[in-house]
Amino acid sequence: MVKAVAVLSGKEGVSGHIFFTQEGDGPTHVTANLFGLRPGLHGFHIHALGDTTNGCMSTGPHFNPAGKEHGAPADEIRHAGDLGNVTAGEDGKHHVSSLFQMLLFQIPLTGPHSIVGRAVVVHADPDDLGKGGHELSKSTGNAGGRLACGELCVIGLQA
Ligand SMILES: [Cu+2]
Ligand SMILES: [Zn+2]
Repeated sequence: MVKAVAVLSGKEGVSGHIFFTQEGDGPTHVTANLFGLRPGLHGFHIHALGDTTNGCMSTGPHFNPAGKEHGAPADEIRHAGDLGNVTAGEDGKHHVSSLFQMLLFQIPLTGPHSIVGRAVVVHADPDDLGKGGHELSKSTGNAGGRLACGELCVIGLQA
């Protein structure tokens, strides 16, 4: 079992912890705890680079080792890093948090296409999953600004 975490920080008080676990060659399990998001959908991706020296702008494009077009997590044609959207709800006085889980292939934590060392990014706007008809739909899902990001780091290795 390999475990990894990305600690997200960024603009407008958005923050979060995204946990990833993978057993052997199985799918990667993703759990997101995000805080400070506006209610609604927010694009959520693995970007190619873990470089946050210029905030989220230096994390590069979506992780896409297969050279495909942008899509939805369940699509055949997608970037490996396309995790779709997180949904933020309203929690009392605060616009807090989305809690979200998924199981995904193509984002392993070991091997040549490992996502460790890359960045997790949450966006200002919904990801249209490649279907919005916007000029950016097939590259970014037209998900708007990069609100928060963090590099994915291994936190536990067990045989
Ligand atoms: Cu993104
Ligand atoms: Zn993409």
